[in-house]
Amino acid sequence: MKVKLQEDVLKNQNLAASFNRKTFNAHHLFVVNLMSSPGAGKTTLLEETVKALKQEYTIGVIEGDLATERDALRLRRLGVATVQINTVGGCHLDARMVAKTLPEFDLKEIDLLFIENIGNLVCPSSYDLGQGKKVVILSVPEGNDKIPKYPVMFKRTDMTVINKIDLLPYVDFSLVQAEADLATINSEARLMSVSAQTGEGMEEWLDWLREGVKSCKEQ
Ligand SMILES: Nc1nc2c(ncn2[C@@H]2O[C@H](COP(=O)(O)OP(=O)(O)OP(=O)(O)O)[C@@H](O)[C@H]2O)c(=O)[nH]1
Ligand SMILES: [Mg+2]
Repeated sequence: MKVKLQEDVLKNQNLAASFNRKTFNAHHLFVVNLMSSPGAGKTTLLEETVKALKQEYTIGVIEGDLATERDALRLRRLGVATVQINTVGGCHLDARMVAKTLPEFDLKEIDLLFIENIGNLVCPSSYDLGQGKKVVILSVPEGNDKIPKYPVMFKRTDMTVINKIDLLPYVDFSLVQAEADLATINSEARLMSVSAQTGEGMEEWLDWLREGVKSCKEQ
């Protein structure tokens, strides 16, 4: 289905978020807004997720970056419909940018749509894209202080994924501390630990996505 966008929707962030949400719900589409610092592993996690789930689901990806098409190319190489947004300096995606990409997708065919946000732990947390779930990735080389230092991001997300746990023996990061800090800030948020590189912990992540797709299909 091609989505017709009204001009006032494209002018207003909140209208666009509500438009996106209605569109996603109408298509029973599970949409994940993926956020993190630069380099925490968003695209790597997406690549591994696509490899694991592409036989089960039709997946789409919206890639957000300040510049270049590099992340979109990484996903397209795996055969996934991917649209790149370049914000040309903007530090976050907003719902209008996402709305403009929707006509590029065959939404009635897609089960699972990922939106990879711009890499930073501040601005993306304040913008509703109309997604189903917000996920933040924290990678262990970033250090244990990031949850208390960037509380808004961790407070407003449904799931925190600790990535690069293969590096735990080499860096000063405690999973127990991360769990305690998250519980203080957001007692509702889920936490899981993965290595997108080795595959450790990926089954729990994939099962969480499967649950999300299933519950959207049932709505
Ligand atoms: N050791 C290790 N390296 C990882 C893991 N996941 C990703 N990386 C590496 O981390 C670097 C950054 O990964 P990306 O997936 O590009 O990170 P990103 O969050 O998409 O980065 P931006 O889009 O620039 O914000 C790459 O060199 C990856 O190979 C992991 O689980 N373990
Ligand atoms: Mg990326």
